[in-house]
Amino acid sequence: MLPTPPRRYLGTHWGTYEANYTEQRLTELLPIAEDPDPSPIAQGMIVAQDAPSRIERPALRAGFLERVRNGSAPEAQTGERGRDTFVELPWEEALDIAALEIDRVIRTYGNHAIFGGSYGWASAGRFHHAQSQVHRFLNGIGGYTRSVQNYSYAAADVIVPHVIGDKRGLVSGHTPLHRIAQETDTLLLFGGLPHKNAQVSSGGISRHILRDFLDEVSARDARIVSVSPISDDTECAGVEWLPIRPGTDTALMLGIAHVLISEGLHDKGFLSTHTVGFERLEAYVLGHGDNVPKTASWAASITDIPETDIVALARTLAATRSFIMVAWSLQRARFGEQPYWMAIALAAMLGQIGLPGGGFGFGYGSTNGVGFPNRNTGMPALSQLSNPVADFIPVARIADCLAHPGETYDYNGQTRTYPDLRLIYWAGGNPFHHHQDLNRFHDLWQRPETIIVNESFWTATARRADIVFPVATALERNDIVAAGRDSFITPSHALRPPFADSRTDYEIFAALAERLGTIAGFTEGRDEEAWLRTMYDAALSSHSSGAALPPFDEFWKGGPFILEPTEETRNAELFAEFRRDPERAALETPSGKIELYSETIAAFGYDDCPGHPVWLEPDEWLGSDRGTAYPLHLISNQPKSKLHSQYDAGPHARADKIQGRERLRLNPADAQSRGLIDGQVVKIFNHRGACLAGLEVSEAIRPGVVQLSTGAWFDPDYSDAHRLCRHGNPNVLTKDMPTSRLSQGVAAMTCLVEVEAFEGPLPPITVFERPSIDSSRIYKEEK
Ligand SMILES: Nc1nc2c(c(=O)[nH]1)N[C@H]1C(S)=C(S)[C@@H](COP(=O)(O)OP(=O)(O)OC[C@H]3O[C@@H](n4cnc5c(=O)[nH]c(N)nc54)[C@H](O)[C@@H]3O)O[C@H]1N2
Ligand SMILES: Nc1nc2c(c(=O)[nH]1)N[C@H]1C(S)=C(S)[C@@H](COP(=O)(O)OP(=O)(O)OC[C@H]3O[C@@H](n4cnc5c(=O)[nH]c(N)nc54)[C@H](O)[C@@H]3O)O[C@H]1N2
Ligand SMILES: [Mo]
Repeated sequence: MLPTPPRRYLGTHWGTYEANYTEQRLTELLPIAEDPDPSPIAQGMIVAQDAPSRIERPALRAGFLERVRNGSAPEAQTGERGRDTFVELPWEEALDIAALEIDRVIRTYGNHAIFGGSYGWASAGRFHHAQSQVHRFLNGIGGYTRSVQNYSYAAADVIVPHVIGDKRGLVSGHTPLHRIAQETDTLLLFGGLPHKNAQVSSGGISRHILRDFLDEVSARDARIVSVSPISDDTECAGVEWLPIRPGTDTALMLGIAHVLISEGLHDKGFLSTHTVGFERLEAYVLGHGDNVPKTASWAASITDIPETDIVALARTLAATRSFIMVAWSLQRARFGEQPYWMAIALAAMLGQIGLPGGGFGFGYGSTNGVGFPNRNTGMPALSQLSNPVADFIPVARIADCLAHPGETYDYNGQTRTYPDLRLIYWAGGNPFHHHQDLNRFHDLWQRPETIIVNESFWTATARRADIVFPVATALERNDIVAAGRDSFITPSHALRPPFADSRTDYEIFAALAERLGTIAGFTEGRDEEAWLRTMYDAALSSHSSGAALPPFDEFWKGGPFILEPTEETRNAELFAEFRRDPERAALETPSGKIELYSETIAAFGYDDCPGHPVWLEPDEWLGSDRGTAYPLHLISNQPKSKLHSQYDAGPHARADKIQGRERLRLNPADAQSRGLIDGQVVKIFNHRGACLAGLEVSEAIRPGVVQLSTGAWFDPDYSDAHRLCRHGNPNVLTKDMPTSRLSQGVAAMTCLVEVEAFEGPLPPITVFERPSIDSSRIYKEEK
């Protein structure tokens, strides 16, 4: 048994905290002293552990249980996922049923009929990492259909390697923030540097770094230009705000490019030695093919940024040391590949790529740690084993896959076929938070024969499962926390016993593996403690940092171990080598250079992603002459008061709501023209769906735009003809469409809506209560 150390710590995606106890009761999570700018998100965690929405015991959907008990064919099941009653069963019985179902699906259809993509952030912690656990389990029983990409930056992830050969400047290799603070004169931000987003980082955080960076930049009098529909995306003294129409950044970049070309400000030398295809892009910018020169005035008419500002910006970018940052949000939109490709092209035209504080980078501020000069502490990892099933889907195409089994689709030059999924296993994610067009998704979610979910809370996804296994939270288990975008490693101690009858994902999968005859390969004979020791020792012996990490027992009794960056990591400039010697440090593109025109992409023949960056009119945007019924552009960005849907039931997230509904922000002019006042409950809707929200009237939002962040637990009223979500989940409004055929990424930001006053009595929020559980069937305690 692991000893309880004198000081106990918790590692989360939003920071590292020390636990405080009052009379043996966990009462506080205090940020560690090393963190200069801790996130308050942890404040809601302790209370939420015992919330009514915690799942107490294994539960089965009544219509599903009846079918299984009767031994009937899958078609015989009754009830609707999301509206049915649950029946609680003892662990052994529920595990038996789950194992039999998994076995039945494998025997009848094969392992590819199991979808184990199971996308989601789950919790920090390297051993109890839900994705690793579920994938390891499913691989052990013969594999599963996986998902590729992510909801965060799928379009970028596919396009960027075509342009620069790898993912430098997107997932790693960023020019450190501290270099930019020292060297950059003009910082051009697309999507800003939102402090709200830099609160979190996947895998955990030792120190939050964005605030210090912004202070440093503004103290040096650098010019900061924030291009965004929302002004408080960049909270920093002296920032200039260019309130752009959402989804039009590519047009702005093209307009800047036109000014550079027509005034001869582009770096012809760099373009000829370090890039290919500029002539094609130049011809397009000048309008040679389509007779539409992409002038500053053309860009002004699309973006709603004054022509004079565009011209002045282009000149400043060329005359000073300039750096272009693009938030991930820009590519989470229809044709999301384009602003990324065009930003690289613009940086190449400015010719500063590889110079100190010059060039481009993606995702700064999208998450803490981008631009952190980090050192590898040695990341402990649980092997996921290997997957014998080759099939996959792009992660955001899950609903299309359920809708069109056996049909083909394009993906990055391939023609692929959607598999026929019969069983879904989800652990560590909340698709009824993260997916688009939730009403459509709800209907398609009825199709699989069996859905199993491991969850700690009665989320909208747990409510739509056939079998729900209750999971102990990160506060209720021991783990090791370390992250790829930070240089630290910390013990994360069990701070309280597991809630009710919950178990860890590991215990659940071990029990299923035992029933399916794969336990030996799954556990390798280890319990939690043995795994933590093994994983720590493996990381210790493999890490390259030369850091003097202590042996496990000492580590376990200590606190966070933080590594300082070296001078070398602090000064690493993206593409410095390539700039110096483009032959020796050639890129891994077909040409070895930056591809402003890509023969590869052109050969795919996609009209929604041709051979060079282009402006394409998105399906829904403010300049469209179609559909004036929905005149507002919805920005469903990341929530300030939580990580996605996590701890929405906790007091910190709930304190941010208005009359219990998610906060919606609207410009005063748009509120006034609709007769809406601050603090009232409004209805936001389009032809896909509708939800309620609490109105904040705010100058921070540009006219024509409405902000409703993601994260409110989906709470549809099925007695309402439009299935009104009573709580404010924006994904009832977003369209489920791909960015393009190239990357099939998520395009949630492309969405038009209307807002009106909500009349009538306010419906209560039901999603924070337990779902209907049939108490005539008494659960028998095993303990
Ligand atoms: N409209 C719109 N939609 C979006 C976005 C957007 O910008 N706009 N952003 C997208 C993006 S970038 C992302 S990354 C996704 C995020 O979507 P998700 O990652 O799916 O969202 P989370 O709320 O983090 O879901 C994690 C779930 O795991 C559960 N969990 C936590 N720890 C554990 C554990 O140890 N075991 C198990 N079994 N469960 C656990 C939590 O209770 C929670 O329900 O949303 C996407 N959706
Ligand atoms: N607090 C908190 N932080 C988070 C998360 C969270 O859930 N909560 N989620 C994390 C995850 S998983 C991810 S992937 C990252 C996502 O990081 P991002 O994708 O960067 O985050 P968003 O908040 O969606 O968008 C950032 C800003 O971009 C602006 N924006 C939106 N559309 C446009 C546009 O068309 N043009 C321009 N110029 N600007 C636009 C919006 O005003 C928005 O506030 O955030 C991470 N950080
Ligand atoms: Mo994300």
